[in-house]
Amino acid sequence: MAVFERKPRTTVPEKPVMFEKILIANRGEIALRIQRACREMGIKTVAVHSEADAEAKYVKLADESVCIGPASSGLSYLSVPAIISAAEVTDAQAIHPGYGFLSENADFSERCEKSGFVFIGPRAETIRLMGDKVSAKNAMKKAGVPCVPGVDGALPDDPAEIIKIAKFIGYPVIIKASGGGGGRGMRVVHTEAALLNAVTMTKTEAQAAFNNPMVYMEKFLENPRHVEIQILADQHGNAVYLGERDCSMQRRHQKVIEEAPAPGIDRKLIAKIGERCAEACRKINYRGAGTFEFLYENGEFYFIEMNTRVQVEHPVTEMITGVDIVQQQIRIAAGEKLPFKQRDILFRGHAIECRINAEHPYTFVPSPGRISNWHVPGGPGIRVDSHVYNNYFIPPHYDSMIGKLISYGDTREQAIARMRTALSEMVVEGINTNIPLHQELMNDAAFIRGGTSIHYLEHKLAERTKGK
Ligand code: MV4
Repeated sequence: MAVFERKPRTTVPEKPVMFEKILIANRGEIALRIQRACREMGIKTVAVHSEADAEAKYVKLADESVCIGPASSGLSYLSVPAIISAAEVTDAQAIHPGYGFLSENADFSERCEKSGFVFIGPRAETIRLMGDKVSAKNAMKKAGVPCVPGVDGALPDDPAEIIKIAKFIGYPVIIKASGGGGGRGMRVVHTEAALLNAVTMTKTEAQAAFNNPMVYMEKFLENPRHVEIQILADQHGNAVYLGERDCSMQRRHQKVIEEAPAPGIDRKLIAKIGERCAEACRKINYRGAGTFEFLYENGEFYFIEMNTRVQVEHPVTEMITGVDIVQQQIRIAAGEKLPFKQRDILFRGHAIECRINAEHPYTFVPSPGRISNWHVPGGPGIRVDSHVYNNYFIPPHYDSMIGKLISYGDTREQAIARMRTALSEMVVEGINTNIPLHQELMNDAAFIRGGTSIHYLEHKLAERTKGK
């Protein structure tokens, strides 16, 4: 055996060696969240930032920082060569992509590993599999995860066949782009008369937006909830589910409030679906943290998509399980085994997250600018994940989310009560925020009852506009 044979870092180390330095390929609150996990574990951090983010808190607090380009994210946070170069010059061993940006870009994950850096996330082939919604659905169906009724695979070209499939499924149906996801590239069809035109239009749009004209058809569920299952899977064949999150309170596919557990859903059903998800992860040899997105209607779960990254709303799961999801992502990437089995995961209490956005609470017009006064709440069961500080300037180039306010309580009622108090204490001056909307929702009778559908907020906002 050659003495100097050097193993590529992409293989699972026989004895896990924790990274000494991680590059964080993201910005905002998640960059700080990842940095905090690294600090706790004694790992050095490299922040990368655009010119617009030079003054950001996570840049100042990182052990090292590299400017990777101008404000425009296409030229900075989405620039694969700039990020790989930054990892090279700082001698980082692994790259954490956070959420958004390059987090679900299979080519980026491949480029990281080919350049000798561990990508903190699933293998490129897994990201690719899940990025194509037809292949994701087929893989999950095969692995025993319940899916929305439909017909397997992409729609054929033959119009007669398409009509037959829709008849078989029954109207209304939904046409979705295989390259889409997260609400992009979908069309609901109520009648046979509208079918073929809708398919053609969705295909054309899909080709333009995703460079992939493939579309598929499902039964359209009229009034579901969005309930997702968090999983963790290591590189030794172990996988657990960390329960569910209800993310139904949304507007235009942007989540506004998330909570765990999902109100009013049978715990035995959650355990059954959760175990199916964990088993599917074992079957496809999944690595890292992941989320199975489901629609939940009339007591049934229907898989729609899988996200292969850490999600914005991961804190509510952390609060009710005590598991640090970001830390586990790092440990898994380093080759460690999950430190717990499914029976060790205990669900306790209730957590709610309000996404705090720099936007008008009712027109949703973004409101970047200088925060002249920033004061965050505290007290029992309150967590604030935010990179913002007093006199910080919210750059206009990025997402409007400036932080997350998370409350925890023994019961849902207590979590809501604590959230109300926290929202009343929170001070953000100099810009508009959606805090007034959150205050209204924490006193909304339907929210307090729990179990509202994905359409609730949009309907409520429409009523509000009419009333004025
Ligand atoms: C659906 C659906 C109803 N029936 N699929 C939107 C985002 C993407 N992840 C899937 N989406 C939907 N798929 C069937 N068969 C309704 C939606 C949907 C939705 C889902 C989750 C959260 C918010 C939503 C808002 C509108 C539509």
